[in-house]
Amino acid sequence: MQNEATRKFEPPPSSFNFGCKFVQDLPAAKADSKETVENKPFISFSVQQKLETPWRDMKWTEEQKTSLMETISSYRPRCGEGTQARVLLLGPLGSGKSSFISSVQSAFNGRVTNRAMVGSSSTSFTKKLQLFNIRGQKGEDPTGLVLCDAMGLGDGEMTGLTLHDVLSIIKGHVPEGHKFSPDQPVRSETVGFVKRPSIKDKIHCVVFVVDASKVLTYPKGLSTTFQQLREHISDLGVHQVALLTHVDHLCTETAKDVTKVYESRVIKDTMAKAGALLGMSTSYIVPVKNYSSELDVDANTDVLLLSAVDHILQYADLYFQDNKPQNIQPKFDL
Ligand SMILES: Nc1nc2c(ncn2[C@@H]2O[C@H](COP(=O)(O)OP(=O)(O)OP(=O)(O)O)[C@@H](O)[C@H]2O)c(=O)[nH]1
Ligand SMILES: [Mg+2]
Repeated sequence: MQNEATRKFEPPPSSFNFGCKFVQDLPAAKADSKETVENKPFISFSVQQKLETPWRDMKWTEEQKTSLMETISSYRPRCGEGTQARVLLLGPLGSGKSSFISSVQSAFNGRVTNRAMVGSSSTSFTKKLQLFNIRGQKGEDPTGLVLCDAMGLGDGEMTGLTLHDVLSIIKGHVPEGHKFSPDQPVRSETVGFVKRPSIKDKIHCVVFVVDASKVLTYPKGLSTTFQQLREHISDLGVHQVALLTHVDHLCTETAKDVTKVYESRVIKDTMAKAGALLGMSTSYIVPVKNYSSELDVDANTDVLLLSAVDHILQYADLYFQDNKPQNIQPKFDL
Protein backbone atom coordinates (compact mmCIF):
# COMPACT_ATOMS: atom_id res chain seq x y z
CA MET A 1 0.00 0.00 0.00
CA GLN A 2 1.32 3.46 -0.86
CA ASN A 3 2.27 5.59 2.09
CA GLU A 4 0.14 8.74 1.93
CA ALA A 5 2.29 10.53 4.49
CA THR A 6 5.56 10.23 2.59
CA ARG A 7 4.18 10.91 -0.86
CA LYS A 8 4.80 14.52 -1.92
CA PHE A 9 1.49 16.21 -2.47
CA GLU A 10 1.30 17.78 -5.90
CA PRO A 11 -1.73 19.11 -7.73
CA PRO A 12 -2.71 16.61 -10.41
CA PRO A 13 -2.57 17.54 -14.11
CA SER A 14 -5.02 20.17 -15.28
CA SER A 15 -7.15 17.51 -17.00
CA PHE A 16 -8.12 16.57 -13.45
CA ASN A 17 -10.22 19.70 -13.12
CA PHE A 18 -13.82 19.54 -14.17
CA GLY A 19 -14.10 20.05 -17.89
CA CYS A 20 -17.72 21.07 -17.88
CA LYS A 21 -18.84 24.64 -18.22
CA PHE A 22 -22.16 24.40 -16.41
CA VAL A 23 -24.31 27.39 -17.36
CA GLN A 24 -22.28 28.03 -20.51
CA ASP A 25 -23.15 24.49 -21.67
CA LEU A 26 -26.76 25.49 -22.00
CA PRO A 27 -28.38 27.15 -24.99
CA ALA A 28 -28.87 30.87 -24.39
CA ALA A 29 -32.59 30.61 -23.72
CA LYS A 30 -32.05 28.11 -20.93
CA ALA A 31 -28.89 29.60 -19.48
CA ASP A 32 -30.66 31.32 -16.62
CA SER A 33 -32.08 28.23 -15.02
CA LYS A 34 -33.00 30.27 -11.94
CA GLU A 35 -35.50 32.27 -13.95
CA THR A 36 -36.94 29.16 -15.60
CA VAL A 37 -37.50 27.58 -12.23
CA GLU A 38 -38.78 30.62 -10.41
CA ASN A 39 -41.37 31.25 -13.12
CA LYS A 40 -42.59 27.66 -12.91
CA PRO A 41 -45.94 27.49 -11.12
CA PHE A 42 -46.28 25.31 -8.05
CA ILE A 43 -47.50 21.86 -8.90
CA SER A 44 -50.78 21.37 -7.11
CA PHE A 45 -51.61 18.24 -5.17
CA SER A 46 -54.24 16.92 -7.59
CA VAL A 47 -55.51 13.37 -7.46
CA GLN A 48 -52.75 12.32 -9.88
CA GLN A 49 -50.12 13.91 -7.68
CA LYS A 50 -51.15 12.17 -4.46
CA LEU A 51 -50.00 8.62 -4.03
CA GLU A 52 -52.33 6.05 -2.46
CA THR A 53 -49.68 4.95 -0.01
CA PRO A 54 -46.55 6.82 1.07
CA TRP A 55 -43.42 5.65 -0.78
CA ARG A 56 -41.43 5.56 2.44
CA ASP A 57 -42.51 4.99 6.01
CA MET A 58 -41.93 7.77 8.45
CA LYS A 59 -43.26 8.34 11.95
CA TRP A 60 -44.23 11.97 12.32
CA THR A 61 -44.39 12.04 16.09
CA GLU A 62 -42.73 13.92 18.92
CA GLU A 63 -41.38 10.56 20.20
CA GLN A 64 -39.74 9.94 16.84
CA LYS A 65 -38.09 13.36 16.98
CA THR A 66 -36.82 12.72 20.51
CA SER A 67 -35.58 9.27 19.57
CA LEU A 68 -33.70 10.62 16.51
CA MET A 69 -32.15 13.38 18.63
CA GLU A 70 -30.97 10.82 21.17
CA THR A 71 -29.56 8.50 18.51
CA ILE A 72 -27.64 11.34 16.87
CA SER A 73 -26.44 12.86 20.17
CA SER A 74 -25.15 9.54 21.45
CA TYR A 75 -23.42 8.54 18.21
CA ARG A 76 -19.66 8.15 18.56
CA PRO A 77 -17.48 6.62 15.86
CA ARG A 78 -15.90 3.39 17.08
CA CYS A 79 -12.43 4.59 16.36
CA GLY A 80 -10.67 5.83 19.43
CA GLU A 81 -11.40 8.68 21.80
CA GLY A 82 -12.33 12.05 20.42
CA THR A 83 -12.83 11.12 16.79
CA GLN A 84 -15.92 12.62 15.22
CA ALA A 85 -17.58 11.66 11.96
CA ARG A 86 -16.61 14.35 9.46
CA VAL A 87 -19.18 14.74 6.72
CA LEU A 88 -18.56 16.93 3.67
CA LEU A 89 -21.49 18.57 1.88
CA LEU A 90 -20.97 18.97 -1.87
CA GLY A 91 -23.29 20.41 -4.47
CA PRO A 92 -23.94 23.21 -6.91
CA LEU A 93 -24.09 26.73 -5.54
CA GLY A 94 -27.33 27.61 -3.86
CA SER A 95 -28.39 23.98 -3.46
CA GLY A 96 -28.78 24.40 0.30
CA LYS A 97 -25.55 23.03 1.82
CA SER A 98 -25.12 25.80 4.39
CA SER A 99 -28.87 25.88 5.03
CA PHE A 100 -28.86 22.18 5.88
CA ILE A 101 -26.13 22.71 8.50
CA SER A 102 -28.02 25.65 10.01
CA SER A 103 -31.31 23.73 9.87
CA VAL A 104 -29.90 20.69 11.67
CA GLN A 105 -28.45 22.89 14.39
CA SER A 106 -31.79 24.74 14.58
CA ALA A 107 -33.62 21.44 15.11
CA PHE A 108 -31.39 20.73 18.12
CA ASN A 109 -31.56 24.30 19.45
CA GLY A 110 -35.35 24.49 19.19
CA ARG A 111 -35.15 27.79 17.33
CA VAL A 112 -34.09 28.82 13.84
CA THR A 113 -30.46 29.92 13.81
CA ASN A 114 -28.29 30.86 10.87
CA ARG A 115 -25.20 28.98 12.03
CA ALA A 116 -23.63 28.42 8.62
CA MET A 117 -24.00 31.59 6.60
CA VAL A 118 -26.70 31.22 4.00
CA GLY A 119 -27.08 33.53 1.07
CA SER A 120 -27.43 33.99 -2.61
CA SER A 121 -24.75 35.11 -4.96
CA SER A 122 -23.78 34.58 -8.60
CA THR A 123 -20.73 32.71 -7.30
CA SER A 124 -20.70 30.43 -4.28
CA PHE A 125 -21.77 32.29 -1.15
CA THR A 126 -19.59 29.98 0.94
CA LYS A 127 -15.92 30.44 0.03
CA LYS A 128 -14.06 28.73 2.88
CA LEU A 129 -13.85 25.29 4.38
CA GLN A 130 -15.85 25.57 7.57
CA LEU A 131 -16.37 22.83 10.11
CA PHE A 132 -19.47 22.81 12.28
CA ASN A 133 -19.57 20.73 15.42
CA ILE A 134 -23.21 19.79 15.76
CA ARG A 135 -24.30 20.31 19.35
CA GLY A 136 -27.05 18.40 21.07
CA GLN A 137 -30.10 19.94 22.69
CA LYS A 138 -29.71 23.12 24.77
CA GLY A 139 -25.98 23.57 24.13
CA GLU A 140 -25.03 20.05 25.22
CA ASP A 141 -21.53 18.86 24.42
CA PRO A 142 -20.73 18.41 20.75
CA THR A 143 -22.22 15.30 19.17
CA GLY A 144 -20.01 12.86 17.26
CA LEU A 145 -20.89 14.69 14.06
CA VAL A 146 -19.04 17.48 12.27
CA LEU A 147 -20.66 18.89 9.13
CA CYS A 148 -18.19 20.44 6.71
CA ASP A 149 -19.30 23.29 4.50
CA ALA A 150 -17.36 24.28 1.41
CA MET A 151 -17.65 26.26 -1.76
CA GLY A 152 -20.31 25.18 -4.23
CA LEU A 153 -19.39 23.15 -7.30
CA GLY A 154 -18.60 25.51 -10.18
CA ASP A 155 -20.98 27.46 -12.31
CA GLY A 156 -18.29 28.24 -14.84
CA GLU A 157 -14.82 27.21 -15.86
CA MET A 158 -12.99 29.25 -13.26
CA THR A 159 -15.43 29.31 -10.38
CA GLY A 160 -16.33 26.78 -7.77
CA LEU A 161 -14.59 23.88 -6.17
CA THR A 162 -12.32 21.79 -8.40
CA LEU A 163 -12.07 18.01 -8.28
CA HIS A 164 -8.51 18.37 -7.04
CA ASP A 165 -9.57 20.53 -4.09
CA VAL A 166 -12.49 18.22 -3.26
CA LEU A 167 -10.12 15.26 -3.06
CA SER A 168 -7.66 17.28 -0.97
CA ILE A 169 -10.43 18.00 1.56
CA ILE A 170 -11.48 14.35 1.68
CA LYS A 171 -7.89 13.19 2.25
CA GLY A 172 -7.67 15.64 5.17
CA HIS A 173 -5.02 17.99 3.74
CA VAL A 174 -7.09 21.19 3.76
CA PRO A 175 -6.99 23.33 6.93
CA GLU A 176 -10.17 24.70 8.44
CA GLY A 177 -10.79 28.22 7.16
CA HIS A 178 -8.94 27.67 3.89
CA LYS A 179 -10.31 30.03 1.26
CA PHE A 180 -10.77 28.26 -2.06
CA SER A 181 -9.64 29.77 -5.29
CA PRO A 182 -10.03 27.71 -8.46
CA ASP A 183 -6.79 29.10 -9.94
CA GLN A 184 -4.82 28.30 -6.76
CA PRO A 185 -5.22 24.60 -6.08
CA VAL A 186 -4.43 23.28 -2.63
CA ARG A 187 -0.78 22.16 -2.56
CA SER A 188 1.86 21.31 0.00
CA GLU A 189 2.88 25.01 0.12
CA THR A 190 -0.69 26.11 1.01
CA VAL A 191 -0.80 27.83 4.42
CA GLY A 192 -1.85 25.31 7.07
CA PHE A 193 -1.61 22.34 4.67
CA VAL A 194 -1.98 19.15 6.70
CA LYS A 195 0.95 17.02 5.54
CA ARG A 196 0.20 13.85 7.44
CA PRO A 197 -3.55 13.73 7.97
CA SER A 198 -4.78 11.29 10.59
CA ILE A 199 -8.18 9.59 10.49
CA LYS A 200 -9.58 12.56 12.48
CA ASP A 201 -8.67 14.99 9.69
CA LYS A 202 -10.20 12.96 6.88
CA ILE A 203 -13.75 13.04 5.53
CA HIS A 204 -15.72 9.92 6.42
CA CYS A 205 -18.83 10.46 4.30
CA VAL A 206 -19.76 12.76 1.41
CA VAL A 207 -23.25 14.16 1.04
CA PHE A 208 -24.28 15.48 -2.36
CA VAL A 209 -26.85 18.25 -2.11
CA VAL A 210 -29.17 19.01 -5.02
CA ASP A 211 -32.06 21.43 -5.30
CA ALA A 212 -35.22 19.47 -6.22
CA SER A 213 -36.67 22.42 -8.13
CA LYS A 214 -33.57 22.54 -10.38
CA VAL A 215 -32.99 18.85 -11.03
CA LEU A 216 -34.46 19.14 -14.54
CA THR A 217 -32.69 22.37 -15.43
CA TYR A 218 -29.18 21.78 -14.07
CA PRO A 219 -26.58 22.03 -16.86
CA LYS A 220 -25.81 18.75 -18.60
CA GLY A 221 -22.19 18.87 -17.47
CA LEU A 222 -23.21 18.54 -13.83
CA SER A 223 -24.00 14.86 -14.30
CA THR A 224 -20.44 14.29 -15.62
CA THR A 225 -19.07 16.22 -12.66
CA PHE A 226 -20.97 14.02 -10.21
CA GLN A 227 -19.84 10.90 -12.04
CA GLN A 228 -16.17 11.99 -11.87
CA LEU A 229 -16.50 12.92 -8.22
CA ARG A 230 -18.20 9.65 -7.32
CA GLU A 231 -15.53 7.55 -9.00
CA HIS A 232 -12.67 9.33 -7.23
CA ILE A 233 -14.41 9.52 -3.88
CA SER A 234 -15.31 5.82 -4.03
CA ASP A 235 -11.65 5.04 -4.76
CA LEU A 236 -10.84 6.68 -1.42
CA GLY A 237 -13.24 4.30 0.30
CA VAL A 238 -15.68 7.06 1.28
CA HIS A 239 -19.41 6.33 1.07
CA GLN A 240 -21.77 8.85 -0.48
CA VAL A 241 -25.41 9.76 0.04
CA ALA A 242 -27.53 12.65 -1.20
CA LEU A 243 -30.04 15.23 -0.01
CA LEU A 244 -32.84 16.53 -2.19
CA THR A 245 -33.52 20.03 -0.84
CA HIS A 246 -36.20 22.61 -1.67
CA VAL A 247 -38.94 19.94 -1.83
CA ASP A 248 -41.32 22.67 -0.67
CA HIS A 249 -40.70 24.39 -4.02
CA LEU A 250 -41.96 21.34 -5.91
CA CYS A 251 -45.21 20.66 -4.17
CA THR A 252 -47.61 23.11 -2.48
CA GLU A 253 -49.03 20.48 -0.13
CA THR A 254 -45.56 19.60 1.11
CA ALA A 255 -44.81 23.31 1.50
CA LYS A 256 -47.87 23.61 3.75
CA ASP A 257 -47.40 20.29 5.53
CA VAL A 258 -44.08 18.49 5.30
CA THR A 259 -45.63 15.14 6.33
CA LYS A 260 -46.99 14.96 2.75
CA VAL A 261 -43.49 14.60 1.32
CA TYR A 262 -43.73 10.82 0.86
CA GLU A 263 -47.23 11.05 -0.61
CA SER A 264 -46.19 13.39 -3.38
CA ARG A 265 -45.79 11.82 -6.81
CA VAL A 266 -43.82 14.78 -8.14
CA ILE A 267 -41.28 14.49 -5.32
CA LYS A 268 -41.01 10.73 -5.83
CA ASP A 269 -40.45 11.26 -9.58
CA THR A 270 -37.90 13.99 -8.91
CA MET A 271 -36.01 11.63 -6.57
CA ALA A 272 -35.66 9.20 -9.49
CA LYS A 273 -34.38 12.03 -11.71
CA ALA A 274 -31.96 13.15 -9.01
CA GLY A 275 -30.75 9.53 -8.82
CA ALA A 276 -30.06 9.58 -12.55
CA LEU A 277 -28.28 12.96 -12.27
CA LEU A 278 -26.08 11.71 -9.44
CA GLY A 279 -25.64 8.20 -10.78
CA MET A 280 -26.84 6.68 -7.54
CA SER A 281 -29.74 4.54 -6.43
CA THR A 282 -32.61 6.45 -4.82
CA SER A 283 -32.12 4.43 -1.66
CA TYR A 284 -29.15 6.70 -0.90
CA ILE A 285 -31.18 9.89 -1.39
CA VAL A 286 -33.41 11.56 1.18
CA PRO A 287 -35.65 14.60 0.76
CA VAL A 288 -35.32 17.54 3.15
CA LYS A 289 -36.89 20.91 3.65
CA ASN A 290 -34.41 23.35 5.09
CA TYR A 291 -35.45 26.30 7.19
CA SER A 292 -35.27 29.36 4.95
CA SER A 293 -37.81 32.08 5.76
CA GLU A 294 -39.22 30.54 8.95
CA LEU A 295 -38.63 32.11 12.35
CA ASP A 296 -39.76 29.09 14.36
CA VAL A 297 -38.88 25.44 14.08
CA ASP A 298 -41.57 22.91 13.19
CA ALA A 299 -41.61 19.40 14.69
CA ASN A 300 -42.26 17.62 11.37
CA THR A 301 -39.57 19.56 9.51
CA ASP A 302 -37.23 18.60 12.36
CA VAL A 303 -38.16 14.91 11.94
CA LEU A 304 -37.31 15.06 8.21
CA LEU A 305 -34.01 16.87 8.89
CA LEU A 306 -33.00 14.56 11.75
CA SER A 307 -33.90 11.47 9.69
CA ALA A 308 -31.52 12.78 7.03
CA VAL A 309 -28.77 13.11 9.66
CA ASP A 310 -29.48 9.56 10.87
CA HIS A 311 -29.22 8.33 7.26
CA ILE A 312 -25.89 10.17 6.82
CA LEU A 313 -24.48 8.75 10.08
CA GLN A 314 -25.21 5.20 8.97
CA TYR A 315 -22.99 5.69 5.93
CA ALA A 316 -20.32 7.62 7.84
CA ASP A 317 -20.18 4.72 10.28
CA LEU A 318 -19.40 2.33 7.43
CA TYR A 319 -16.10 4.18 7.00
CA PHE A 320 -15.15 3.35 10.57
CA GLN A 321 -16.26 -0.25 10.13
CA ASP A 322 -14.17 -0.54 6.95
CA ASN A 323 -11.15 1.10 8.59
CA LYS A 324 -11.08 -0.59 11.99
CA PRO A 325 -7.52 -0.70 13.32
CA GLN A 326 -7.34 -4.48 12.79
CA ASN A 327 -8.33 -3.99 9.12
CA ILE A 328 -5.44 -1.66 8.42
CA GLN A 329 -2.74 -3.40 10.51
CA PRO A 330 -0.65 -5.84 8.49
CA LYS A 331 -1.37 -9.42 9.52
CA PHE A 332 1.60 -11.56 10.52
CA ASP A 333 1.59 -15.32 10.57
CA LEU A 334 3.28 -16.51 13.73
N1 LIG B 1 -37.63 27.04 0.28
C1 LIG B 1 -36.42 26.53 0.53
N2 LIG B 1 -35.34 27.33 0.42
C2 LIG B 1 -34.12 26.78 0.68
C3 LIG B 1 -33.96 25.41 1.03
N3 LIG B 1 -32.64 25.17 1.20
C4 LIG B 1 -32.01 26.34 0.96
N4 LIG B 1 -32.89 27.31 0.63
C5 LIG B 1 -32.57 28.70 0.21
O1 LIG B 1 -31.71 28.62 -0.92
C6 LIG B 1 -30.73 29.67 -0.89
C7 LIG B 1 -29.33 29.10 -0.98
O2 LIG B 1 -29.08 28.33 0.19
P1 LIG B 1 -27.61 28.10 0.77
O3 LIG B 1 -27.74 27.24 1.95
O4 LIG B 1 -26.85 29.38 0.92
O5 LIG B 1 -26.96 27.26 -0.43
P2 LIG B 1 -25.46 26.75 -0.55
O6 LIG B 1 -25.52 25.42 -1.19
O7 LIG B 1 -24.76 26.83 0.75
O8 LIG B 1 -24.86 27.82 -1.58
P3 LIG B 1 -23.34 28.28 -1.85
O9 LIG B 1 -22.65 28.51 -0.54
O10 LIG B 1 -23.52 29.54 -2.64
O11 LIG B 1 -22.70 27.18 -2.66
C8 LIG B 1 -31.00 30.45 0.39
O12 LIG B 1 -31.81 31.57 0.07
C9 LIG B 1 -31.79 29.47 1.26
O13 LIG B 1 -32.65 30.12 2.19
C10 LIG B 1 -35.14 24.59 1.13
O14 LIG B 1 -35.11 23.38 1.42
N5 LIG B 1 -36.34 25.21 0.86
MG1 LIG C 1 -23.06 27.84 1.34
